[in-house]
Amino acid sequence: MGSEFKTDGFETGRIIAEHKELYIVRTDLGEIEAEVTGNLRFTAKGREDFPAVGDLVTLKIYDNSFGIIYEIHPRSSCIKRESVGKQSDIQIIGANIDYALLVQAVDRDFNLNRLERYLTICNESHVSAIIVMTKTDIVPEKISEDIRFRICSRISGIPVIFISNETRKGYSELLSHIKPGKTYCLLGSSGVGKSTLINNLTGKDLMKTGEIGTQTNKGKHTTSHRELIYLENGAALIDNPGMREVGITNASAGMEATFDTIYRLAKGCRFNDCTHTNESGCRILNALSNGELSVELYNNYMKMEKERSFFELSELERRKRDRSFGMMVKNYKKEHRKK
Ligand SMILES: Nc1nc2c(ncn2[C@@H]2O[C@H](COP(=O)(O)OP(=O)(O)OP(=O)(O)O)[C@@H](O)[C@H]2O)c(=O)[nH]1
Ligand SMILES: [Mg+2]
Ligand SMILES: [Zn+2]
Repeated sequence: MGSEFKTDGFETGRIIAEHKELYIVRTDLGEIEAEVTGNLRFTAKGREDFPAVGDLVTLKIYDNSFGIIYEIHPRSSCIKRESVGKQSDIQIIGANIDYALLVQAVDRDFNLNRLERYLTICNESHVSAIIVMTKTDIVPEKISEDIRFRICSRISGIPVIFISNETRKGYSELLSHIKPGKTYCLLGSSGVGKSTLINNLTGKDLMKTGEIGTQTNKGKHTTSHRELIYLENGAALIDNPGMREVGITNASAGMEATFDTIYRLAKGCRFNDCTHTNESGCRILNALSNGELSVELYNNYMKMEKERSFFELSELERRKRDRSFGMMVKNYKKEHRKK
């Protein structure tokens, strides 16, 4: 596994849950509570250097019950987002994920712009996306059909599956996408039925779900922790608390993949640094006026691109600040050595 800890006494495990700085690790010896070594904690530069749900880790287990995590194996993928509130801090949604299920309900929750945001994060993280629309039992079929049409006219090349967690309609289609040995991460707003889906697929009430008639529609979160569970076929599913905002960070490659229509058109703009807002000879404005490009797609792209470049700028600023602080410390040390 490319681990430097090959000696006896070390195990490999997978992080299945995280509570503050205590991790639950699934190992051959069962589920073990574990902490990271002091060394790992002190050398960590940021959140990414700590274990996250989905990570493979090397740990030493004491008394078959408590573990110390020595290292995190290189991640094949990692879904991140900007933390809400705390600026310039990131949150890891999951590591070593193969597919993200982008879950929305066909009721008021349906939102194409938000789907594109999730998709950008997936594209940036090298995670394949599958769109899952829930609660088809509460709307007339015509509404679901209309939603499918609207999704497919803006997003292509991704499976779009309609399900009901009540009647289980659409489950067989969804299950045909859930492959043994792969890891799936459920992303979506609170109350769309992520935990209900996981409970139904496992046949166990592992996850707490919101009750009908409670305030789940008003933004109360039922799931409060990330958690990874295994299905009988060996596929792993990560449940997430519902997200209110999906901030775009350094996602230029993700943007390019998600908005390829726009990037392709932009190649036809007269100026290389075209802002696609008022330039003459702008291929995108031209496509907008002749109906070739949808206004909604353009608006969402412009909004997300603004966020992305803002993030990029503030990151540059932060690096500059860190660098000048580093210089200050270095100069200070030099001065003091002279004396
Ligand atoms: N009618 C109907 N109700 C559903 C469906 N899926 C989920 N629900 C209900 O919606 C409510 C919220 O479901 P949860 O599974 O807790 O939603 P969640 O996405 O896990 O929400 P958070 O944990 O807060 O992010 C529950 O009352 C479910 O019974 C569905 O397909 N149809
Ligand atoms: Mg939940
Ligand atoms: Zn342009």
